[in-house]
Amino acid sequence: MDSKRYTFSCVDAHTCGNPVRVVVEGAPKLIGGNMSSRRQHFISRFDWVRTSLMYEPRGHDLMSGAVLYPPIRDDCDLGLIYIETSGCLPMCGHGTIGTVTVVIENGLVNPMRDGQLRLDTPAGLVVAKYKLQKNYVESVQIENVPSYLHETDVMLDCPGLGRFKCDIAYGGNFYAIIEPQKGCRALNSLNTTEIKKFSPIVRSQVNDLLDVRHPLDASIHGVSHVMWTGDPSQSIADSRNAVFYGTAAIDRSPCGTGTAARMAQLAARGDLRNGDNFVHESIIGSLFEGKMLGETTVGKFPAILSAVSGWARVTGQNKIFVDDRDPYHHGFQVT
Ligand code: PYC
Repeated sequence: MDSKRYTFSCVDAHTCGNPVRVVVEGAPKLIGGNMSSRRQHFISRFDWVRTSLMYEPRGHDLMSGAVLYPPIRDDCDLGLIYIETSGCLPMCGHGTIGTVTVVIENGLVNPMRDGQLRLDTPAGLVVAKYKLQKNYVESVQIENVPSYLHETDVMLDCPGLGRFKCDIAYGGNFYAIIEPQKGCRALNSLNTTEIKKFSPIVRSQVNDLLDVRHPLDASIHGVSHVMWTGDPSQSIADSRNAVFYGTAAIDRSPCGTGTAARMAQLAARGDLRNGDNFVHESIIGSLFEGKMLGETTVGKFPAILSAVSGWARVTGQNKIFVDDRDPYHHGFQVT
C-alpha cells in the first residue's frame, strides 16, 4: 500500500511563555453552520491532526495552538479552531493573543478595521485589538466571550490535601478554581510536581460530581482546567495562578480564559466591579492585564464581559510532516 504524507505549515510563537503553534496551511476541510459545529466535526474526524501536531515527537506536554479558517460569520476577519494537548478547546486566550500576533506580523489576514481582528471562535465572537510598533505586534487585548460563575463551594477530598472547596467558573473553558483556605495547602505552598499530581484528581472528582454544561451550547461541557490561586510575587499583580491542563501541563502564561473565569468568580461575589482592572501573574511571573467591561447574562447565570491583554513573540516557522510510514505519526504522550 502507498504511504501518505500530510504537510502542515506552522508559525510557532509563545504568549507570555506558553507555546502557540499556528497552523497556516494544511488544515482539514470542516463542515458545519458555525464554528461550534465545525469544532465538533474536527473532534470527530480530525483529532489526529491535533495529536500529531501537539503530542511528542512534534510537540510536548504543554503544546497548544490554533488552526486558521475562513470565518463563517460575515462580521469576522478570521475563524479559529483551538488545539491543545488537552483537546480541541472552545476558546483559548493565550492562543488568541499568539495567533493575532502571528497573522498580523506575517500579513496573513487583511483586517476589516485597522488595529482590530474580529474572530469567529467555537465559543463565540472574540474581538482582538492589537498595538503595532513598526512591523511588530507589541500587545493584544482580547474582548472575550461572556464569562460566569457556574457553581460555588464544591466540596472535594483529595489524599495529601485534605477536604477543601472549589468554585467552577467559565471564561471560554470551564475551570475548577481553588483558593487558599483553612486546612488545605494552596498555590504558595505547592510545588509544580504536587500541582501536577493533585490536579487530575481534582478534575476527575469535580467531573464525577457535576455535569457542567454551558447553558447556551451543550457541546461545551466538562471541567478541563484546574486553577490554583495564591498571593502574587509582584506588587503590580492582584493574584497569582497556576492552571493545569492535559495530563502534565502548567500554563506558563497567566491563562486568558482562566483570567476571565477568575474575574467572573470575583465579580459574582462583589470583589470586582465594572471598570476594575485585575492583573494576573503566572507561575513564571509573566502578567496578563484583565479588565471588567460590563455585565450580561448567560442563560440564567449573571455574567460579565471582560478583556485580557498580553503579548506574544514569534519563535520560528515550522513545516511539519505527518507521514504514515512513521509508527508515531499521530503522536504519543508519556504519562
Ligand atoms: O490562555 O485561555 C488560555 C489557556 C487555556 C489553556 C491554556 N491557556
